[in-house]
Amino acid sequence: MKIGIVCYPTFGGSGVVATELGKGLASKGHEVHFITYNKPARLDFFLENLYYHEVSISQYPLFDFPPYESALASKLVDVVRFVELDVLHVHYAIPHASAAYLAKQILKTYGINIPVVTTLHGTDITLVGKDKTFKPVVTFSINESDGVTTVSENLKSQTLESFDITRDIKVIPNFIDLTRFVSKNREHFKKAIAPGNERILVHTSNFRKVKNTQDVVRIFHKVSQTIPSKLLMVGDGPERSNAEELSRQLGISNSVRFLGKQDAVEEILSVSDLFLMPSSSESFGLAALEAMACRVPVISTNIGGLPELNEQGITGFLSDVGDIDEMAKNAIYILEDCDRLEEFKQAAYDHARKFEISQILPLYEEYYQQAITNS
Ligand code: GMT
Repeated sequence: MKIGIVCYPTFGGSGVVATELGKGLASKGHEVHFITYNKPARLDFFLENLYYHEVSISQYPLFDFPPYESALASKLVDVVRFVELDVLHVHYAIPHASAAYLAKQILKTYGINIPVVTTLHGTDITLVGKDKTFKPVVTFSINESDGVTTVSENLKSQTLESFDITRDIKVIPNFIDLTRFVSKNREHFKKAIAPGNERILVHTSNFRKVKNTQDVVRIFHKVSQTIPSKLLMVGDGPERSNAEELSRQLGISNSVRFLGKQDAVEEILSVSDLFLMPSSSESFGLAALEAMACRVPVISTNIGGLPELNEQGITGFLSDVGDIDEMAKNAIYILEDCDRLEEFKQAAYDHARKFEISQILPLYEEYYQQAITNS
């Protein structure tokens, strides 16, 4: 198939999933065309059947808000026409699904019918999409897509609850490449981070408000009073300085390392003992799956799609949003006993294997085929 993929090219989960999906499909022989405003962060290798088309917007003094959606729709028309794509797969509803709808209508005037598959990732539904600024457009573009997927059962339910949806939605979960996300022996790195053989806790995110990064610091503060430990904070975003400030106020800044954005997250996960995800909204929790693949158990909240990933008492523990005491208590329970920690690590890895990319790719291929046949 010739597949067009539209996504945010940043480190965010939706962009990561879209890019890894495109790379996986190209490795299986499909021709994949990424259409976005920057080269996707994880588009880090060359394949003869993998293409990238940049959407550029000309600046004009009249534009306080450059019309990206129109520029994207025009680019889609161009790529679909000249590359002769079979299907367009857009990730994140806003503004990708509506730009694809517009492109689809324009393409009809050329006698081309391009099926559009939309994947909803989370905040496009749970936070931004629900806002009345966007709701009518999001509802319309979901209903007008030829196929719609969500990354968890929970996100599907939330979509059906929050919008007036008149079509089927298929759940296709996030996935993981276990050849990349694998626990590696990085003893030298571990020694440098934790010279006293302390336990290593880790958090990776884009440090947005929903990630509750201050709760990460608070949980760690409690854990470190019982268990000698270090905290690695990976990523960057608007809440980073508040989290840094809190670690100084709590007097633990010597034990907390803010590492910023990192490409080789798997190297850091490989030396870690426990992953913290105290988010107040999480449609799936890809970062937690990446940790589990590297044998790192998870302390998370119980919101959104997290119960579909983190198994209570097996791969980690789940608590109510903001219940720092319980999350710290559960973290200590996992970390205080070497054999128990080993059991949780093994269970986290075993569970992550169920989301291996080779199991999930065929679901998308089948779904594209269905959208092509039905449109
Ligand atoms: O989590 C983020 O802030 C990034 C966000 C995105 O849209 O790029 O991630 C969402 O999509 C991921 C991939 O499907 C999911 O694994 C994340 O759980 C989801 N984030 C939220 O729902 C907050």
